[in-house]
Amino acid sequence: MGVINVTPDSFSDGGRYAGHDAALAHARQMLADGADIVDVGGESTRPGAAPVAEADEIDRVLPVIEALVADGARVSVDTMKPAVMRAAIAAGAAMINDVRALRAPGALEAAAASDVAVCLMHMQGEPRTMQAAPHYDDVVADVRDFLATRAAAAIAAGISHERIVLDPGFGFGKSLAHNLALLRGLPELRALGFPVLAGLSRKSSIGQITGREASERTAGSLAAALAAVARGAAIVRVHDVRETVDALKVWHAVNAPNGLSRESR
Ligand code: 7PJ
Repeated sequence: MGVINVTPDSFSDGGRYAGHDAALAHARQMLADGADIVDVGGESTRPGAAPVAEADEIDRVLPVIEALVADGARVSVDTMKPAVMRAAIAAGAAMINDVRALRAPGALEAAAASDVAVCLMHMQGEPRTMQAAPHYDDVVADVRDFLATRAAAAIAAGISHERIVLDPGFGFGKSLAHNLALLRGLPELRALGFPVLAGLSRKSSIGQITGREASERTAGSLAAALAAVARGAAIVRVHDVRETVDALKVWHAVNAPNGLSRESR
C-alpha cells in the first residue's frame, strides 16, 4: 500500500489542481512501481496537525480517487469522516482506512452501506496529544482487545468478516518500546483471524532507532516492513514503494517453498 497525501494546492494563481496533479502523478508512479493499493488521504493525523473541514477534505481527495479509479487502480481512502467515506465509496474506492476504527458517529453505518474493505486501526488518545504520555498495562493485549472489540462492532453493523483488516496503529499513542512490542507481537494480532496491516514507514520510531530525519528513513523503514511481513502482516503501508517491492521480492524468493517464485524461474 502506497501512501498519497493530497496537500492543499500551493498556488493561488489558477493552480487549483496543482496539489491534485502532484498526488496523481505520485500515485501512478507508485502503481507502476508495484503498489497493489494506493491510500489517499487529505487530512494529516500526525501529532499536532490541524484538522481539515469535511468539504475541504472531499475537495482534496475526490478528484484523485476518481482519476485513479478510472485508471483501474485499487484505492483506499484514509479518513475518519463518514461524509468523506461516502463520497470516496461513491467514487469507487475499494477500502476505507480509518485511524479511528469507525468510531466517529455514522462511520460504521457509512461503511456498512457499501461493500468496501475496512481497515480498523488502534489509536490511544487523540492525534493532537496522543504522544504526550502513552501508557498501557500490556500493550499487545490492550491493542488486541481493542481491535477484537472494533471488529465485533463492525460485524454487528453488517460488515462481513472478509471485509475487515486490522492495524495496531504504530506511532498512534505509542512509545518506541510500545511499537517494538507490537511489532514482535503481530502474530498475536494475526491470531484474531483477520489480515493485519502494518504502517511503520518513516515514522518517528525509525528516526529514534537510526537518528535520521524522515526523508532519510527509507532503509530503516524497509527493515521494519520486512520484520512486519515476517510476523504475518498482509499489507504494509509505505512511502517508498519501489524499494519495498524489491525488498519483498527478495524476501519472498528466499521464503518461497520452491526457492524462486514461478515468474522468476
Ligand atoms: C497509518 C495510517 C497507519 C493506517 C497514518 C504516517 C501517519 N493508516 N495513517 N496505519 N499512519 N491504517 O503515515 O506517518 O499506521 S498517517
